[in-house]
Amino acid sequence: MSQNKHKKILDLFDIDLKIETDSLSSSIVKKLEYELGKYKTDTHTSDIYKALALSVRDLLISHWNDIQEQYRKHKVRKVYYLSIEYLLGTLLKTNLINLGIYEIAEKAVSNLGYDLKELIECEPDAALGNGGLGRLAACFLDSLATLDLPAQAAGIRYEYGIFRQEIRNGFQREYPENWLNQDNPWEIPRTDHIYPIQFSGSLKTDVDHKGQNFVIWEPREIVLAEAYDVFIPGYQTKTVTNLRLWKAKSSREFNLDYFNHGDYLRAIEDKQKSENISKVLYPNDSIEQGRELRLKQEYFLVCATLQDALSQFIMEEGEKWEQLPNRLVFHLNDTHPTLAIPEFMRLLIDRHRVAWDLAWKYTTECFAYTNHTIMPEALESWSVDLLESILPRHLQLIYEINFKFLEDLRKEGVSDDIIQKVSIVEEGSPKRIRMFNLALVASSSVNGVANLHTEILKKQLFREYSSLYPHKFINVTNGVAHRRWLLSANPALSDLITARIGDGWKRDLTQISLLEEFATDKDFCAQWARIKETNKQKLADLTYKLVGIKIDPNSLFDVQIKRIHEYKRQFLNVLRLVHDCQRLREFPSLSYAPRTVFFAGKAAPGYRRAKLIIKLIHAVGNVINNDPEVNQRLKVVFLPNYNVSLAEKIFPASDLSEQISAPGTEASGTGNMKFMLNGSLTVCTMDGANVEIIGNVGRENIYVFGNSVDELKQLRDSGYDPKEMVREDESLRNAVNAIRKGFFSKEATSLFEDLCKGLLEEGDPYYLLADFKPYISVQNQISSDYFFKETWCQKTVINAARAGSFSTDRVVSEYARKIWNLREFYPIP
Ligand code: 26Q
Repeated sequence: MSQNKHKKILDLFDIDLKIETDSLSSSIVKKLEYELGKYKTDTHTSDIYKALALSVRDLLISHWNDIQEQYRKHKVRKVYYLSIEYLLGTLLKTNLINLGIYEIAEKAVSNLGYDLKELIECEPDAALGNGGLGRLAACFLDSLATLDLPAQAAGIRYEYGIFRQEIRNGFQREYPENWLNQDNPWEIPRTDHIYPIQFSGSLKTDVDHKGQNFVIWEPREIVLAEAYDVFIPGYQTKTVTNLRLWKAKSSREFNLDYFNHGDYLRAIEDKQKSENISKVLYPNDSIEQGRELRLKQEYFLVCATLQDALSQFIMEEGEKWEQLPNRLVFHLNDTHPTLAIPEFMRLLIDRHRVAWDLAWKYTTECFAYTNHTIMPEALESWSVDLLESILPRHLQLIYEINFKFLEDLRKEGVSDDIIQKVSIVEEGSPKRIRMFNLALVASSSVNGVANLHTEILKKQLFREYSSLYPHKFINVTNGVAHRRWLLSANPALSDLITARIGDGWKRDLTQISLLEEFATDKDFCAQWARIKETNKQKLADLTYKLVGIKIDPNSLFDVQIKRIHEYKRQFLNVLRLVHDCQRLREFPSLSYAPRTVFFAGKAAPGYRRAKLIIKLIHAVGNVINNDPEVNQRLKVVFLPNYNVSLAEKIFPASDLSEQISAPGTEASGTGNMKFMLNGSLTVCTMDGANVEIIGNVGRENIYVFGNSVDELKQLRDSGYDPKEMVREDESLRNAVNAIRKGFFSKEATSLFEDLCKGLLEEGDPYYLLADFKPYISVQNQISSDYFFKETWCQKTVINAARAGSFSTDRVVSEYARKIWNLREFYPIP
């Protein structure tokens, strides 16, 4: 957008939005009294937080209403972003920043005798997601609004988000996180948006007045979906993105059949059961095959959203179905919402009597799909039996879609071998429906989330598809909402950046490249380094508060924070710790930059090995932290209950970002980008988006180690023998043996045998042993480089300056242009 035009919008925005300190203070007081029913003397800080949030929400609602009207009037094309997860974190701070009223709010609450920072801390995280995929969806909301793109996001209003993690004796324990128990001031229930969702039952055919057959689905169960809206404001614009979260509600208070037969408890139980659909997020970041409740959740989300979208469409366009592709596009965030495809067909064909061929044409024009995982075992599929019992009509439609698709391929002379691979139905017992193939067949576009990932999709996972439909495959490398992860999370660094290059970077992250000329400016670097020191001191204080470990704030803060997964190789990091510990003992005068190694992350509750890795980190940490020969130079910290809010405190305080996944396993990674923006250096493998980070910053400004995807393939083809790695490397052998033989688990010496078995007896599928030596040597290099503080600091500035392409602003505008064919719509009143 031209600067002028943007300026004009801002002026209008200012006139319209004049919020004054006094009016905000009085709004807070009113909300306290009339919405929260509070009296002066029984007001807590959390009440003021809620009253402020409610006041801010008023503003958002009024923006939303204005913009909705404009969208309708101008018949804009809209994207519906469908995601089973949104890892929002907290909203007060970012909302105030985006609305440009942070300082005003600060004064308004201070007039009332409160500190805004304390209010901000009162907000619980909305943790409706597991990890990267959910957080990416949340980052998109900020960018969609900031870029003035017409969008509606849809998700599930889980009553319980991801579990709260506590550590007992080094083991992870999971506890329910009822984030809604103190009400959510950001949401507005929409009692006028309620839709019935059908499950199970039987199918009948009937004949209409034109003599055409049509299908009637007589469900056994109907659950209601109730809408709750959360508005996410853009930065310096009136556009807000609406995140519509669906809550399940029983369609009747009691099942009267049971009730009348005297089975009172069963009647209530059934009501409870249907409301279970939106009760809890599945705490799994890879796959949880075959659970009925999960299937119901996925269908619940898409069925409610599509009915909502179509009723809006009909209101605006009537039944001019040919307008569908001009008015909407559905985006599938991974395969979890893929049932939207047969559901769209069902609504068009069964409810609106659109002919099959037309319905299919609109479907293929209205869907797009993003893949977030390469690991074959993590690809979603549902057994035909389960689908048949829960969604009988959808199964029928899927079979029909597949039949026509395969028939076309056969006509084109495609071989049986390929046909079997691209078929939506996987033969076998039980037969399964491959959701990824369904998403591929129906979508106009399929994208990976980093260059390497997209290449792997094209050449391996979806090889057959990509040779049939090469034009469908595109790459859009991930990014992060830099306004949350830098502007909001690291205010001191943001101010310093703004002081040097102006504040254009807040709207346009590519401008951060202007920082590069200051990398050699001594004064600037000193300030940059001082901010890092202050942030590290704060994290050291927090660490003491959370886990009671005293750490040296001047040590190198070496950080691996992400879900715990074998492919992410936290275990490789631990092998390094054991190795370093042994070396420090053996050579007390070793030159070694003092380090604190941080871990944080949750393991899926049913993922035994991941949970054992958490225990191992604690066990090794305990020995190291209590060994006077070592603990002056090395400490290990595991911060419990990793979530968005904790992450916002860790990134600004980090020196070293650990991105050490086995090449070819991490689709993209986005933590890597948050670290570089906050002035950390990266140690990484050639995996996911690391490859692009390396390309941007240059090898001299990053620590790359280990085998590449191709090298690993060669290694595998030539018969990789993990045992040989151990035989040949004494220090590796010592590290593995110490763990295996119980040196860190004296109370149960065989505790970690299973982990070691994975390396030695089960072929070391993630190549920890193959990458151990290069990892140790790159870490040694890092140790020696860290002594040269000026050069180190210079490199961190260069890293931040070259992170310009990793904003979701860039990502979302690429989606809008290449996938959604969506134009900005400026909310000029
Ligand atoms: C599937 C079926 C049943 C239950 C759970 C699931 C499930 C849930 C979550 C499957 C996968 C996920 C999450 C995947 C995920 O977070 N992937 C990450 O996506 C990021 C954003 O693109 C990437 O940066 C990461 O590399 C990728 O791991």
